[in-house]
Amino acid sequence: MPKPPALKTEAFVKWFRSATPYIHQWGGATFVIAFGGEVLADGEFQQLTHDINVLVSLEVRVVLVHGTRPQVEEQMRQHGVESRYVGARRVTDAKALSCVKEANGIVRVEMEALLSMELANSPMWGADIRVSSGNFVTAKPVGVVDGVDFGHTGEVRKIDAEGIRKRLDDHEVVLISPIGFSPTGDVFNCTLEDVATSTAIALQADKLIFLTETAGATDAKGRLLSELTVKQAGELLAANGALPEDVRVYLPCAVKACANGVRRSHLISRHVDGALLIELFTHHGIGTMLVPESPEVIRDATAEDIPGIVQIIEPLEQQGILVRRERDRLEGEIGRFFVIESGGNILGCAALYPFPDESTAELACLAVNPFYRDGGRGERLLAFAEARARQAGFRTLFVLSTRTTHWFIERGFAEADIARLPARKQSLYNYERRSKIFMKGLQP
Ligand code: 1C4
Repeated sequence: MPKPPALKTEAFVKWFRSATPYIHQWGGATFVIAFGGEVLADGEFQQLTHDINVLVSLEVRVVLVHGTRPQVEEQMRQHGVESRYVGARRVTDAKALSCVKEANGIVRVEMEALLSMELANSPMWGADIRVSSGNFVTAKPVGVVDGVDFGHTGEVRKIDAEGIRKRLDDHEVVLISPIGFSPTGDVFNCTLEDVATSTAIALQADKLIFLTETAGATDAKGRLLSELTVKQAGELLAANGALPEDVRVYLPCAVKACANGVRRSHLISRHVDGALLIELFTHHGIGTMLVPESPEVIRDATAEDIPGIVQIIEPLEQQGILVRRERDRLEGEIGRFFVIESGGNILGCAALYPFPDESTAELACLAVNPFYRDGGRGERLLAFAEARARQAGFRTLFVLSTRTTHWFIERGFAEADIARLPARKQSLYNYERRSKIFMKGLQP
């Protein structure tokens, strides 16, 4: 019998042994793996099924989220429908939607076929992968933005995490398409990154993995960054305007996922055969892994927090959502501010202005970094302000707001008349801005 080449055998044995801790670690873990339609179009999905099969056989709970951009383009070309984008977002009119539906159907069928392969003499022999799809994504319309009606282009509103978990409990691989449905029965064309990120957060997944065009995130000299904290990734995005498109799209999603309970997010190349296994089962990996920060705390702000606060509030001031505060005024009033912080990174802020004569306080300058929204931080800042105002013995808390009115109503505030504002605040009321006033009684 011919002997296998000694070196290769040794390397294999060494590698297999070194992978044991990961094999233990990933059993029972939930991974959301996201990739563009290019993976199927370029014939790379078959190799990927081999790696998915390895994960499934190790009892990893696998959710696949696929894109369809090249397939939609192809359908549009065949039907003579013109593609229309505003920025990176497709405008989906009725004709485009019909192409989107066709493309999603084709992609799903082809992927299910490849995942069903069990040929002898192939890594898929005996795989028996069961694939589940369904209406797991509820979407809402993007609507009209800057005068452009995006039609059937949608954003994720809710993920049926319970439904997905049941399928995973039954040892099925869940395949999710970038389309969502609304309670009105409408179909919306969503982005794969939105669906994948929302799904990973809803499942509180162990990993969100994006297969990308590039090898991962790189520094200014083009060197691969193997590991980044959420804070470092945010800084990289803010500092480097010349990042490749894929990194610009997927890194913020990876940040958002890690900031909202996903344990790790990864960006790895779709072009390297076995990249998924290398990333998951070797110490150094092959792409970029994002790790969350240290625990979050709410505390009083100090002068050192001003740059972090400004970074969050400046764009909101420019949009007119927050009132512009002169920077020297901010310095003078920093004692009124409190922040939600993690590992030195300011995630959100608010200020509390007391009016002791009227036994009330104003909650102002409430803002959360967009990467960290929808994770309950706004609510924690509000609860902190309420507790502070209550401790001071105040009877009410009020806010002035132009665009966040429902957020406050849903949290126990009721609209109030200008006459109910403290006299000093009334005299400063900006009649051009016409902010609405909301007040909440504070139970002792
Ligand atoms: N309306 C209704 N719901 C909203 C909303 C809005 N504008 N924005 C977010 N939500 C919903 C989300 O959809 C989510 O709902 P779900 O999924 O739970 O059903 C929920 O709120 C998320 O709640 P959360 O606790 O996770 O909140 P965060 O995302 O962490 O933070 C903020 C909520 C509103 C703080 C955040 O979205 C944000 O930073 N928004 C931009 C800034 C903003 O609108 N801040 C509120 C300002 S009012 C001004 C000032 O300068 O002092 C103006 C004064 C004047 O004179 O006009 C204030 C107080 O700062 N006033």
